[in-house]
Amino acid sequence: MLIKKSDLLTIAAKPAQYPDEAVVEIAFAGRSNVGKSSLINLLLGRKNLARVSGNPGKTRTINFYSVNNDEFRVVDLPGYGYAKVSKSLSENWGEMIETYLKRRNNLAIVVQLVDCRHEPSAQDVQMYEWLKTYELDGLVVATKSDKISKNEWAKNKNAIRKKLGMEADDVLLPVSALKKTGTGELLDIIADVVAQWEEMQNE
Ligand SMILES: Nc1nc2c(ncn2[C@@H]2O[C@H](COP(=O)(O)OP(=O)(O)OP(=O)(O)O)[C@@H](O)[C@H]2O)c(=O)[nH]1
Ligand SMILES: [Mg+2]
Repeated sequence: MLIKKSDLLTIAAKPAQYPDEAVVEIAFAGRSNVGKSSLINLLLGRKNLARVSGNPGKTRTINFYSVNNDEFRVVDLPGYGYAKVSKSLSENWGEMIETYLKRRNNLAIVVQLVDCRHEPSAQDVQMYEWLKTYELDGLVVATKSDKISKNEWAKNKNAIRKKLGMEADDVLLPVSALKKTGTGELLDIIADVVAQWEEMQNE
């Protein structure tokens, strides 16, 4: 899939601020600081489209990006699980994420991000189970693959699959936004999802 153009479409905190549902969306979810915004920039070939920060909790709204003049959209969700955020604020974020995931009719799949170095957290597991319930699961990206060796990855990938309860045909892809590796396959999967969605609309 060729990414020719990408733009920030809208920033939303509540459903009334979401864009229309005419275009298929691919959302990115994962704990704060896992690398969602960095991966979106890498995928879309833009350095600073989505804001990246060393401080967890950078993305606090739902950010909609339009790709190739609304051929599809990429949605950057706020990160969960950052302890230093006050409880009420983090509850608010959870609600923001859940509201979007639950009621978005044009959402085709959620790419869930986990850190390749660590066992998924309880919240990661909860998120994956939740995605399964809504049939939005099946694609997990392990970020920051530049930080571990091949041998470590061989071990960690099994641990990640097991902890999340991924099925044999669910996909787990290592990526590195630093080394710019691993996005080819991810883009291929996204292209398939977009094509399938379009087919469904034409039926
Ligand atoms: N080494 C390395 N660092 C990365 C990679 N991806 C992201 N980072 C760093 O991780 C930090 C967090 O990245 P973000 O992309 O802002 O993470 P996020 O998931 O969007 O975080 P929130 O917006 O807080 O939810 C930044 O300092 C990035 O530079 C990667 O593949 N390798
Ligand atoms: Mg972010």
